[in-house]
Amino acid sequence: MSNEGIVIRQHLGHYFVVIDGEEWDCAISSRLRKQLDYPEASPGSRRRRVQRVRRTKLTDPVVIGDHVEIDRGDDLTGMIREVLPRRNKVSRKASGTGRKEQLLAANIDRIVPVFAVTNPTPDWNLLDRMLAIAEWQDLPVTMCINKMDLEDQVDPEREPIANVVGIYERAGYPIVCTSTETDVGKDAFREVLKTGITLFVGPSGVGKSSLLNWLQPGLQLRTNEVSHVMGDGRHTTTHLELVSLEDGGLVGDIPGVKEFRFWDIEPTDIPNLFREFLPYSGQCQFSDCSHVHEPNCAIKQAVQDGDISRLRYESYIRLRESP
Ligand SMILES: Nc1nc2c(ncn2[C@@H]2O[C@H](COP(=O)(O)OP(=O)(O)O)[C@@H](O)[C@H]2O)c(=O)[nH]1
Ligand SMILES: [Mg+2]
Ligand SMILES: [Zn+2]
Repeated sequence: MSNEGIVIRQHLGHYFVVIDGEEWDCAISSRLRKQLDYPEASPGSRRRRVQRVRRTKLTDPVVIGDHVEIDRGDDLTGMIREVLPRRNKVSRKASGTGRKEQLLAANIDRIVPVFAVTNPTPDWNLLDRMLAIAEWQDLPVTMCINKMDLEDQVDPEREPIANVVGIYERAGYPIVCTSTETDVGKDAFREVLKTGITLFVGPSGVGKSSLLNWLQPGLQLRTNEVSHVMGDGRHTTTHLELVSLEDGGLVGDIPGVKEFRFWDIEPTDIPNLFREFLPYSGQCQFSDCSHVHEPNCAIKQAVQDGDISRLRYESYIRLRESP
């Protein structure tokens, strides 16, 4: 009898672990809870060994996608005693003051950033953050642009969607354009999601829950869910879950990600997280070129020549300024 399973749902301190097709309602052992607060040396600190530089915190020691070992109790209840090593993790700096890592998911097979053509107005800088985090973890990405039926309602001041799609395709990202209203993109999207674990990330209102209901009739996820606001003004995600699709894939529907501050990515790492910058690596005059203000910069030249999109370059500058 195995005691090892995957966390597929998380709700108000309960973790649901699937073992041999059965769901176990688990709590977390107090030892794991204590690990919420752990010392970490600041990266690059020379005094790493002799000094505990600062204490950092995890908001949660266990996330969806985690492989865990449980102690079994009665009636499909249990206690998570161990989290097995993670193949990858998606995390961000938790909002609010203090230094805390918020894990969103672990051991996933791909990330699907979801944005809407409009309503809400897309924030392409937020998308670039998500793409950078995916590159950082070496995670395959497919972008989803939803609400294609609203294409003629895009503010004429903004970049037309067709241009945006071209920019990201040239940078090397596959994209599916969908509409739950007109059914465009359904087969292509199913194909993307049919194996492994996918994590949807995107602001609330873009249609993540609707997309899942559309792909998997009978699911009946709630749409138009407003995230809870805690007393101190922070938004919290109270319910995270992996949903299984009949074609075989599992999809994590994470409510409203409207902020994605880097957790463990340093500014000097960022150029390597923009795919289309890589061919120019080593071609700037200064080997430590930040591609912001230096002369004879190959990246800036490529932007001038139209080989790197201005939208992506400006996004890069913003990520350098506030990672
Ligand atoms: N016009 C249009 N509206 C959509 C589409 N997909 C979802 N919506 C609407 O967008 C709103 C937010 O959807 P929801 O799935 O709750 O978004 P989530 O917060 O990302 O999970 C709902 O009113 C949906 O009916 C679409 O393809 N086209
Ligand atoms: Mg939703
Ligand atoms: Zn440069």
